[in-house]
Amino acid sequence: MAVTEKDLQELFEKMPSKVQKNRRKHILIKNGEIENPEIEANTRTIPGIITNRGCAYAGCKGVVLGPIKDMVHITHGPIGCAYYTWGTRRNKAKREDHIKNFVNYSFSTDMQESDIVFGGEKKLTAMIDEVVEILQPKAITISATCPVGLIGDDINAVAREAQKRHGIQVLAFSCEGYKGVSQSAGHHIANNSFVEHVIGKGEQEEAPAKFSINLLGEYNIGGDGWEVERILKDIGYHVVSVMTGDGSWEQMRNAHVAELNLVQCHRSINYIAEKIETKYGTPWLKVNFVGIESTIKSLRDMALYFDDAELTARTEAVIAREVARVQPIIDQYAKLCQNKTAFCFVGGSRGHHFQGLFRELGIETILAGYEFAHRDDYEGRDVIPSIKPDADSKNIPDLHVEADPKRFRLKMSPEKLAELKQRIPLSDYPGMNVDMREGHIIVDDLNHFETEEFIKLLKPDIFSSGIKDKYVVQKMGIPAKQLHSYDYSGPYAGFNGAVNFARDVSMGFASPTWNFITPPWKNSPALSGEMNEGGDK
Ligand code: CFM
Repeated sequence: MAVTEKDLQELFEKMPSKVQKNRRKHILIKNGEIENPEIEANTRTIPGIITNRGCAYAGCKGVVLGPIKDMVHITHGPIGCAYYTWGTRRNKAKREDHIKNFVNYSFSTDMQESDIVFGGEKKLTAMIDEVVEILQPKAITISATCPVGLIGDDINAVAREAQKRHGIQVLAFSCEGYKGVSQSAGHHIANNSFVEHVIGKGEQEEAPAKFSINLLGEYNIGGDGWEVERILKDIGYHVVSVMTGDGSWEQMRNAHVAELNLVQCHRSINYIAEKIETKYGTPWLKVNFVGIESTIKSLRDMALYFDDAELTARTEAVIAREVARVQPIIDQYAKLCQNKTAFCFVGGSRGHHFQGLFRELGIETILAGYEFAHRDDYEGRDVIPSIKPDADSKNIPDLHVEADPKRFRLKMSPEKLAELKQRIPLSDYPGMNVDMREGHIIVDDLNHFETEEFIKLLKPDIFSSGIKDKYVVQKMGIPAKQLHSYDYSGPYAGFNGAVNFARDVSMGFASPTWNFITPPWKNSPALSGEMNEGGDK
């Protein structure tokens, strides 16, 4: 069943007129006549609307910094911000020889009322000293939470002093939750600092092995990064650093020696990819290791970039071996999935990345969107010059970098690079819109009201989103598959990940549970109200 403009109109009419006006710009029906329609994105959620978005602190400390295992990440603020970001994102990390792993810990200055009144700098200083004494990390980050910005603690001065006192790197991030309209602002703040203070600060001048790459925007949720690394290493690549899943500050410092940057989640890390290219001449390639077809395409694109006969042969051999191994298993699961439909609504890139994997199982994504993506994640990178900055986006300084006089090195001739750009997605991604099919819905910052309304209209067989909305969906009798945390499962990337995903999704369909659910609103009356736009209440 498709949604018509009339259905949309009826949905909007249930909203106050001001809200309608806003939300209309964030919802599209894909219409064959316009291949790449314009959408509004990365703007403020209307207060009072139940959004799935997080805050700038979540994007900085939670997403980009948090997975780096050999740094201690201090949250400067009241205890809640640290507590609720403690282990809730499933960025797994292993201890390695000579690389410590602090990922299981949570560090907070636990600010109290007196710290808010008299300032928290002394407490932060004491905390850094304690961390150094007990754990001796090689580097520390400090992330500011909302009250820190409001009271004006100078975390940069505290970091500078601590750096002098202890002789280790201490980085301060002004990523107060309110710094942007979503976690996306926090990604940008973290990216800027890493480009300025970490990447390229290591001693290495040359890549330690042939076919050296960095893997950017891979956070090792449920072990995704480990599966991708398994495949890459098997083919013969040398992984210099992963940003930032199971990542290491030590390795990131030498990221400048890689021959190519792979970008999985462009939303959270495209800033780093661009700046490394300007500073060190390293091109970046958009990859997607979610789904068999996308994984194969990414591996072949990489082989084209390196243009080495042996590497290309090995790429094909690994692809053939892996497909022969996993496809028969996936085919069995796919029998349970044929002709099903899905909603795929995730943060900033997975709403697009998982559609191919669904399709391989026989599941069509009929509604998709992102929580906090920008227009280019929907419409492709070409649209970037036409995105008008607003007060919120201007809040984050755009870092200016130049070619490093000693370390900038072209990886191939400009002619060859230009020729390759015609064949593989170097410095480019197309966005979600072009992959959506006729009549399908694209929604930016989907809210809970719209979730329920679209479910009633489209009756999807599976809903993939996150923890904030899955339970109400399950109570409606629809299986929900979290695509942020993977519901304690995973990996879902690469060849093994596709098998896990096929198993988990078909398990959702095969479960008889859904028929036994009587949601609370079926038995007890639900609250209802009326809109009175003329009134003042
Ligand atoms: Fe990138 Fe992510 Fe995502 Fe993201 Fe996230 Fe995440 Fe995500 Mo949750 S970095 S934009 S801020 S792929 S935590 S690993 S799943 S919303 S779609």
